[in-house]
Amino acid sequence: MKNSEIDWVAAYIGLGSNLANPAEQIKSARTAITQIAGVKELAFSSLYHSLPMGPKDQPDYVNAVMCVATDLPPMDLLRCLQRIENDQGRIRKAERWGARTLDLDVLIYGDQLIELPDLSVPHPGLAERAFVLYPLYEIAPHIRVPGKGDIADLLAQCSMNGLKRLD
Ligand code: A4P
Ligand code: MG
Repeated sequence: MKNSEIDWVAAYIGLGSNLANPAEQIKSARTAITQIAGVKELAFSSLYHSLPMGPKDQPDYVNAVMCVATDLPPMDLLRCLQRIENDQGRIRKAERWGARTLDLDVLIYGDQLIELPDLSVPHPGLAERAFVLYPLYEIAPHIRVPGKGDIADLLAQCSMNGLKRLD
């Protein structure tokens, strides 16, 4: 549901996939996100090849970061993203950080710090993840991540960890 009381906010979405043609999964998700009512694409990073964080017996990932303008409240945005994950065959298993066709995370929502049972923003793992920080830096080199600091400082403390830019 849209909230006519709130202005458009810049939000950053992390996209990840390591099953069923990951690069295509990411591209399809980009299209689906731009079709959400109340969401407009502002920027989209290159695709990046990354080594799996978590269990190592899974394929490598493709990751990207997208910037959108949205007038959806954060929980509504999350629900829309989860619907797209489900539409693209996401199966939720008990194993933490296991393989998936599509993972969509709300990385940043304006300057807000959000701690709800189903939503933590900025995403708690953001500052330690090369596959988030490098694509984020590519499209927002001057951003200050709420509660965490300048992207350039976060990047300086994070190794590439095998990350490779694909295009
Ligand atoms: N949730 C809370 N905050 C957020 C947020 N900011 N964005 C809740 C999205 N979801 C958020 O997520 C579990 C619950 O987190 C949701 O119900 C939501 O309400 P999930 O997508 O069902 O499960 P998950 O993604 O497996 O869990 P988790 O712990 O969020 O994993 P991450 O942090 O998403 O990491 N390796 C590489 N190289 N690249 C990757 O992209 N991704 C993961 C998953 C593991 N290893 C990876 C990658
Ligand atoms: Mg997730």
